[in-house]
Amino acid sequence: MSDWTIDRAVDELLGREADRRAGDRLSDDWEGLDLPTAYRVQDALVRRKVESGERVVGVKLGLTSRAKQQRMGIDSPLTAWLTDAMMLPEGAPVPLHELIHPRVEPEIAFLMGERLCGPGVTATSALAAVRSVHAGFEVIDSRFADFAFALPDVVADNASSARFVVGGPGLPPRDLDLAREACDLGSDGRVIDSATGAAVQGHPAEALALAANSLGARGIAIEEGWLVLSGGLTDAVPLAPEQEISAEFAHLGTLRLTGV
Ligand code: 0L1
Ligand code: MG
Repeated sequence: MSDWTIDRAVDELLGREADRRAGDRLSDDWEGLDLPTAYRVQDALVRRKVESGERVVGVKLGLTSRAKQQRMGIDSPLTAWLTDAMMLPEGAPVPLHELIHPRVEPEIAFLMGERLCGPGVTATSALAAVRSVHAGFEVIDSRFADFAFALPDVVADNASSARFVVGGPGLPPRDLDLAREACDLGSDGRVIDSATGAAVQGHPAEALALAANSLGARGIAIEEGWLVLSGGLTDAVPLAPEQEISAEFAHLGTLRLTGV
């Protein structure tokens, strides 16, 4: 029988993050690591970050696109925490020496104008609670070797969260057709992928509603002023030194990010 506990898993994952070291899946050795336990690890991990001075600034959805679910071999979206220490100013370089094996994905981000709490949240009521919509980048960095994990592993690992960028000043949701908002992902000036907002659960507001309802089932609300990353529009691309990744949105503007 394995002797894993919530605290031991948090120590292990935070240790890997601090040492920039990827390791084995927790689920290989921890038979009892089911989804509710994994979310307890995730919540305890973010509590540790808060105790060490970080501030929760929002939440993210992961694995919201069917393409990404299929590639990762996981068939369900998940939620995780964003803290201020993960936030990079627009245009700031991504310090690769702080990370293990970062990958970048373009996202549509929401700044919440009102508190939102499930159950019963729909895409329409979710969008009504949004103050502004922004172009975003998420830099993910799994604490598991080769990004290989089962769903409880990646939930425990705060959904590979590492860094993120939100472009300003954003637009009110009423000015946008988010399912059709197009995004070209570029690498060093060449378009390598493209998608529309429909890649994220059919509509990014559906992803926001999903987050509000699944967090609500755990007694957690999405607070006014929080940021929400609605999920990768395209597959995530590895980020190398001096590589420039761009995300050119039809209406939300263009974001650029460079690894150093
Ligand atoms: O934000 C994401 O979709 C990442 C979720 C975790 C899966 C991964 O590391 O790609
Ligand atoms: Mg993401």
